[in-house]
Amino acid sequence: RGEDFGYDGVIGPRHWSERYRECAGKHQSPININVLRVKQVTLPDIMFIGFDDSIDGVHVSNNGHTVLIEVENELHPRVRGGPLEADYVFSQMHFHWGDNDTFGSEDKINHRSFPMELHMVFFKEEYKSVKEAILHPDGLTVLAFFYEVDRHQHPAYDEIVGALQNVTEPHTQVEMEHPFSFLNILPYDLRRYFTYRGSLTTPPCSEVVIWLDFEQPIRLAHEQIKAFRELKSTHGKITHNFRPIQPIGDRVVFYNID
Ligand code: 1SD
Ligand code: ZN
Repeated sequence: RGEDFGYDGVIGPRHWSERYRECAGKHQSPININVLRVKQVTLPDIMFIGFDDSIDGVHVSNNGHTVLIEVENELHPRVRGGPLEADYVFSQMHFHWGDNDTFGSEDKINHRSFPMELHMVFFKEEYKSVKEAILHPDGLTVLAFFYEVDRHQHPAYDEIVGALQNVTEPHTQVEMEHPFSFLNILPYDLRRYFTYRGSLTTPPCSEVVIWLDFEQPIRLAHEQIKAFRELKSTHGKITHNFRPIQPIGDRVVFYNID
């Protein structure tokens, strides 16, 4: 299949640009964020609309590259404000992780890796879908959250982590039994974040993403993170699914604090 890509060998990140030209672009993600070089700003407040609603009809699936969480319900959370000039509507969320707890995030901060990263993908409302949005430079925003290992389990993650054992095979899916609220799985401080213009971190690597990387990590138990590494692609276990960092080039990273 033409769309096949992976994280190792001949289908690994170093080969993506052979099939997907944009993966060799100058504004790619992920990047390392050097905190000494960021530009400090105070942007308008971000509005997290529908993030505390309990949503049902939530699906957890294995797409062969990651775990995807999608909402079947028409009631989609949305974001506006911060660096965004319009409303962005939720599409899906997914995760990137590494072989062990010492690496696995995509962006890095001062060259520090985190064991896992959550991406919440939103498309600009006027473009109606992700498919259309990736044709426009302001098409998507991804809210990125880092994970850190904690001694305790994070109870809001129990159902997601529990669902993983039912989607170990690629292209399988389960429905969550209990309603789900976005706010419950996020960190407490949503005011401090880094923002920059970049790309999808997977093919076709389109340079259409306004990235927001929240500073405060989410704390999960080692066992909860470990469960993600049991998922399989058609090539075997997905022990890691992060793209290596890309050159920052002429870009500026903004750091929002208030
Ligand atoms: O890896 C995801 C990919 O699965 C898809 O969700 C895409 C948006 O259509 O976004 C990338 S990422 O840049 O959010 N990693
Ligand atoms: Zn991602």
